[in-house]
Amino acid sequence: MHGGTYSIVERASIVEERGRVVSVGPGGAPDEHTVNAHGALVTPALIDCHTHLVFAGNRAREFEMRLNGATYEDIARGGGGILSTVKATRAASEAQLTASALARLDAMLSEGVGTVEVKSGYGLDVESELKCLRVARSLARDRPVTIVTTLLGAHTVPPEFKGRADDYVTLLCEELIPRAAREQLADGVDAFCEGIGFSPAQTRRVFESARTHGLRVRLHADQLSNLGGAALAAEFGALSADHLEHTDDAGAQALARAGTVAVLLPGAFYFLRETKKPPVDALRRHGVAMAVATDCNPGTSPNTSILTAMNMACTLLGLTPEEALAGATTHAARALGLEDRGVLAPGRRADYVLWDAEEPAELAWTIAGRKPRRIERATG
Ligand code: DI6
Ligand code: FE
Repeated sequence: MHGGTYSIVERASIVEERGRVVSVGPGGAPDEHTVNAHGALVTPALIDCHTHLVFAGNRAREFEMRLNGATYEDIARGGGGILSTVKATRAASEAQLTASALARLDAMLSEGVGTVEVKSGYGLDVESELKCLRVARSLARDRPVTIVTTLLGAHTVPPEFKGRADDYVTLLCEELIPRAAREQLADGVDAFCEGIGFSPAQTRRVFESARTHGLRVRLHADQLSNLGGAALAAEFGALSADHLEHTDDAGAQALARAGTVAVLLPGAFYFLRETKKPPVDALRRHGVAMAVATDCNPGTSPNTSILTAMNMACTLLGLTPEEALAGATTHAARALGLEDRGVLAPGRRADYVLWDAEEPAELAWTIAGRKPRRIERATG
């Protein structure tokens, strides 16, 4: 067995100009602008391509209930779960939501993350969803980070639409998606296609509306059961299909054909104590790019650490440390449709991180506590 190659350049220097990489190569004559990395490992800034960063309250009680025997689906069907966070989030002001999201974002940034995808999905009425998206957008004004926003209005059916899921989907398609697009609050649209979420037919309506309004889609697919979510995402040219625990070989093939990235979320797999793993071998065999993200959310992955997610992707799902690093850099960039980052190459953003590490596998090797030596962020 051997380690990965990581496309490492030994004794390299990076030349940058106006926030862009001009060249990466061995040697180079230092001048007064040169920063000596003293043999550090340099990676692109990390990317967390799936988070639910904006929410209020916590779900510790439900964690306790699950450990006393209730299942995640039992709690959701009993009006808890996502809906308990919806109640707290609706009641919170933009300032309160911003403060709690910033605390979580700061933890992410401290590990060298430079780009974060943030979903709504705990508002579930037009004004509350737009409020959460505005909060998400505002984070990029408060911190040196790129925020990609995703409208997840189709997260679950809100209480006022109980038993009328199709009517709620109509509200999403005819009011919320058009407004989020018009006000430029959402960069994309997501849905939770699941027994406790939305059916494939309802998801299809959401995706058709997104397409009409010029928004790319991604999907919470096949997390708790196989409803053919991966193939549905692929059919709509989704940027990513996420979770995929119950995806079968045909689903993996569909993702490959569509060039849709598979986003693996080992934090939720761990926290829900799942046993069914995403089909990593099939994804590899069919050549599907695999990304890794925290899924930071109060119900199934209360985790802000991308490095811990990388470790879990290896220990729980069987990725190699090299795949985990690609999953939080180049493949995560693809999952967000961002072509200017995720690798250090000419023309890409000069966002990079210096690590006190001798081996790149060290980044996925440690479980928690690692911090970069230095973080360089592109300006301009
Ligand atoms: N799948 C998840 O793991 C999160 N959302 C989703 O669709 C969980 C969200 C929550 O429980 O609050
Ligand atoms: Fe999620």
